[in-house]
Amino acid sequence: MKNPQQRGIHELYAQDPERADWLVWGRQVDPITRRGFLTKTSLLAMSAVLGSAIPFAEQMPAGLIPVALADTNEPFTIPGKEGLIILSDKPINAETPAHLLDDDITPINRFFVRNNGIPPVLETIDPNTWTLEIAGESCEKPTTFTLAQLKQQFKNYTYQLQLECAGNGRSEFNPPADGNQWSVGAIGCGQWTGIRLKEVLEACGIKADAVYIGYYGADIHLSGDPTKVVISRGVPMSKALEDETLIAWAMNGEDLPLLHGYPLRLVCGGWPASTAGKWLKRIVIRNKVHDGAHMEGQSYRTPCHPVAPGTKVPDEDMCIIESMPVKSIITFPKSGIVHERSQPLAIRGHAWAGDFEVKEVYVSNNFGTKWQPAELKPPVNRLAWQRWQATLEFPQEGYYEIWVRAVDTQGNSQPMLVPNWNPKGYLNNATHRIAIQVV
Ligand SMILES: Nc1nc2c(c(=O)[nH]1)N[C@H]1C(S)=C(S)[C@@H](COP(=O)(O)O)O[C@H]1N2
Ligand SMILES: [Mo]
Repeated sequence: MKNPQQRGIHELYAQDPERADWLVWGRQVDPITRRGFLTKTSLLAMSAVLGSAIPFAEQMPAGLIPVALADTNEPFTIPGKEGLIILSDKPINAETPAHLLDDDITPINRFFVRNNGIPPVLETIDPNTWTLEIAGESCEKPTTFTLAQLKQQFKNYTYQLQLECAGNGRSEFNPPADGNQWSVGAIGCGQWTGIRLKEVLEACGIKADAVYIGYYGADIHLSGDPTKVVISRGVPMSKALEDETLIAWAMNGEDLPLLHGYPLRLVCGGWPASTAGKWLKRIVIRNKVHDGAHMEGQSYRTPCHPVAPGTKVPDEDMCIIESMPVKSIITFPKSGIVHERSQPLAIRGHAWAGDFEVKEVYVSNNFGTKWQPAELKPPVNRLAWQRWQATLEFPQEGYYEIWVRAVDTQGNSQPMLVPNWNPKGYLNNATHRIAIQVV
């Protein structure tokens, strides 16, 4: 049965989409007009959510959100992201259950969301006046482009590219690592349309001493302090100049949704998704490793040499994460199903391997004793995940686990146990497991 709280929020969104941002952005935006009283629509909408009228509505102080909405243990849902599991609501972070990642191209409503700050307010974004500045000490001709200029002056490309948060799988590390406790769902493979970063950088002149690029976005620091940068990461020139590294304005054929960086974002497929800057305003070409927010210290870094679980690693012994490791998920069936023994069970999912291709996928129903090869499709383009499928038979009734393991073209295989403990809990690529009851 649907949680009435959640249903209410959908109704509110449907009735007054303009005001739904106060639910989305950490319930902190004022649902009441600046004049200090409720608008007719927001009053009606709020009453609908609460299931009754608010007789003293006029006395409600501006900025007050009914406690029945704001103070609840029930999880909120993000409008347009139903079914995702919310890990935090300020900032918004939500992951996709594995069985909802079954599509070849991850639909927008099933694409995980990872925000480090507060997205810019939709009403303040005008695509007609939005600009992207290319600058930095290693840029010969710093230039500011409008969105229209970018679309017209450079060739448009569409690629399917996987984005995975470097912290995906963090919840399994022991001792635990702070941060969003992602299980397996901070991954998606969208179809992105935009222009090559390479062509834009080349048009602005790349000096011979260039080593890195860095991005800046228009999101707002959680403190509200406009001088603080939420996140400003980047990639080495070699990754920046790859054909598939895009400045994108569309996802799955639609304008980027606000949560995914509207109107412009970077996409660096196969690398930590933290390099894929959203609400993109500025790119700098650097003559050194970019030193923006979340580039230094322990952020998005793992120990340069393996350490024992729980070790405190000094900053200088931490290395920046580049290509993501080989990984796979089972997207069908859903964990926990009951299956009839007389029927073979068709299973499927995706596999990906950072900058590389996946060469083989294996499945097991006996805790990794015997591995059966799965059928594996090539990627639709470089850096897109690959579909695998297999059929399993079960010797007798009972509890089974299905495990999946991918091997990349470099010969790297997924480990069965959580690998390489690291202080921030990045890069867990252990085999995905689901449970099946055979009757
Ligand atoms: N401007 C900006 N870009 C950002 C972030 C952010 O907080 N602000 N988060 C990064 C991180 S850590 C990830 S994992 C991806 C998530 O992209 P998504 O929300 O579209 O799935 O965006 C990256 N780009
Ligand atoms: Mo991330």
